[in-house]
Amino acid sequence: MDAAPIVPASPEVLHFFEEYSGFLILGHREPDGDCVGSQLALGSALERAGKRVVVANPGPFERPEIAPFAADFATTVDIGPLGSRPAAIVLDCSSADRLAVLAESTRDLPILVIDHHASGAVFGDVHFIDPHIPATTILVATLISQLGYTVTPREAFLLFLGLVTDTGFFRFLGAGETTAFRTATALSEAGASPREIDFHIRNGRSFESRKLISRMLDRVERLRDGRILLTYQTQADERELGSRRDSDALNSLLLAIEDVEMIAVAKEKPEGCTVSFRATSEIDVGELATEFGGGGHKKASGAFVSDNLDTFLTRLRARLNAVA
Ligand SMILES: [Mn+2]
Repeated sequence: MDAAPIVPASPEVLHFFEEYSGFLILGHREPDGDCVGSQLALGSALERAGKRVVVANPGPFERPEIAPFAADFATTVDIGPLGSRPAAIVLDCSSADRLAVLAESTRDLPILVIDHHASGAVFGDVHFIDPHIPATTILVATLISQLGYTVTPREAFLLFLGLVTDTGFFRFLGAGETTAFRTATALSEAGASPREIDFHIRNGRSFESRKLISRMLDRVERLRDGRILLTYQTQADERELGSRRDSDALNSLLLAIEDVEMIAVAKEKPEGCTVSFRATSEIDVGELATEFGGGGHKKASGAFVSDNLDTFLTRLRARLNAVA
């Protein structure tokens, strides 16, 4: 990695790593490639540096590109192995409630939050948060080098996985947004192969995931003269077609339709619903998600609500019809 940090961490952040004997490394529920890559790469680097580490995530690990890493995470927490001065590091997580059942495990611990979300309720004691950085793994990669550790090929793979997850393999970036490219250079030098990671992300999809896409395309409602699309998935779909889905493929198909500026995809869960929003225009879907108790970025966000599907779709439709 380069000597000059891509995103300098404050002395307070760097000091956090010296001060404690061991680290509980947490990330948000329903983790994505950025969350998984950040957690596992940081855990691995700290372990190599002689720190005690427990890496935990509440799951579920449904997304196909991160499913193979499920076994690397504890889903319940025992901080016993962390020594006499344990601390927590929370990665890629905009609010404490997104830690789900693991939030309780941080209650008596000092917390460092490393994140790039613009919305959400600030929590924790020390912060390395920059909403202008497109992936948390960029912050973790630069931090690992600032702490004086090199990145192994395995860590480079994990960090690159997060980088390309949150940047759509760089397609979401605008002119002058160079931190992702500078990090990519460093990770390529450290052993990450974009070709290998692209194959890892895009292949091995189930036939049923394609059937589900077809069903969700059939259900699309066009709102606001086709500027906004709404669709949903039910629990019955999941029983019939399984939980291996391919949201990115569905999102790309919908967002590429002419005149579409924003999409909303609802999913019925055993107790409530999730919704994910994606935008290609100036509509701020991060703001929109906070209205439903969630959070995220201007162009990609999500929320969990306790409504049943019918109630939620009615509420969501009304809100989307009121988007400017
Ligand atoms: Mn992220």
